[in-house]
Amino acid sequence: MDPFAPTPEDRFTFGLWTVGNPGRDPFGEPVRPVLKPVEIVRKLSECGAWGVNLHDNDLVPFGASAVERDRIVAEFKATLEDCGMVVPMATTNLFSHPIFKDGAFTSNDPRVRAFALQKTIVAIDLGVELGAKTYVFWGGREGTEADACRDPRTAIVRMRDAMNFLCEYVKDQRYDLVFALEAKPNEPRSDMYFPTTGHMLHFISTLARSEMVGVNPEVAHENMAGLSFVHAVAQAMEAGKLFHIDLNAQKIGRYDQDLRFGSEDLKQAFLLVRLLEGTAGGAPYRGPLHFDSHAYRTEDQDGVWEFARGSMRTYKILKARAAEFDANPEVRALIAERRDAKLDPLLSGYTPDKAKALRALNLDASAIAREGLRWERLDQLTIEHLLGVA
Ligand code: DIG
Ligand code: MN
Ligand code: MN
Repeated sequence: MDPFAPTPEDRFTFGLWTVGNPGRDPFGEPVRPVLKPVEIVRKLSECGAWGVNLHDNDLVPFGASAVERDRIVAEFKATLEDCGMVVPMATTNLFSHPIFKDGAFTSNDPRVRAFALQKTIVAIDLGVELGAKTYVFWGGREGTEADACRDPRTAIVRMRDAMNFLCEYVKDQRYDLVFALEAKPNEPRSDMYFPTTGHMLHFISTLARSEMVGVNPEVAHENMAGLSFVHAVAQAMEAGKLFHIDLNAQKIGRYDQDLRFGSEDLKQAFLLVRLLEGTAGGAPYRGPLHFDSHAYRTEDQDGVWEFARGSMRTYKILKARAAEFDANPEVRALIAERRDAKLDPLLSGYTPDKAKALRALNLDASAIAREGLRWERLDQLTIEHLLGVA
């Protein structure tokens, strides 16, 4: 039995738009046929995925009649049932239709903001009907080129108004649903509001129902901002706000490539899986593992399913490597927490006596500075575990 074969217990998911990506890019037409959503569900199920995610219009074409919408949804639900697949996450496409060309919730035009709220309410209903428990908001067009067009604070207020309104809608409907906000620094807009997970974490703290709102960090997006994705995810976990995650890969300094998970910075992918799986002892992430990525434009349909299988396989291989790494006695010794019975109590929980005791300490800074940390050995072990020779 292949130890790296995906099972539903792994909680791997793909968006309809990921494996359904026909290979269009700004410089070329599609290279692959457009797959029907029900075809995608069947193929993902065969690959071992647990679930599938969607934007409203990935399933129900923009402008479809109510009768057509119900027919499409009924067929989709029957296929999910037949394949034992679930829909853990849903979201709204607030970026394709030209009406959103200058944003959705942050647009200067109240008609656009109203249309965005209307579209989102209808899409939330669809997501809940399909069983989604997490609703993602990626503000693809929330940003600017001509930055004089609005005070950035106005954009923040409008986004807060929209989020507060939609949180109240979910509560009013008694839906079992949480929101996950996804950051991205640029593309398609020159500068997008709420560009990193850190910005989102602060913004969430300003919402009326902040307890039902978390983040959906994406590997490529934090990398595009030149930041550590592992640190962004760790801060979200520490805040209890990692409600969802978009896994992929990215080369630094390029457009949003949405590459197959683990296909670029393997050490960061390893450290991410180690963090998510808690093999070093921290609390693990137990939510969906969503691959928001797509096959190279060079690929035919077989290449798409190779991409999907490779995404899940790499995650499971790295999970096994991380468990071996954190079970290695030498690694454990190198990263063991240094304890000091005298100093530890002084480092938190202020009291005047502790301040007095800190003042009285006689620490030999030069002697401490001369000590090596042995992180070279630790990182060599990291690489050797990754290479499978440790
Ligand atoms: C882009 O990274 C965005 C869209 O693909 C989708 O709205 C969201 C959910 O994964 N990620
Ligand atoms: Mn994403
Ligand atoms: Mn992306």
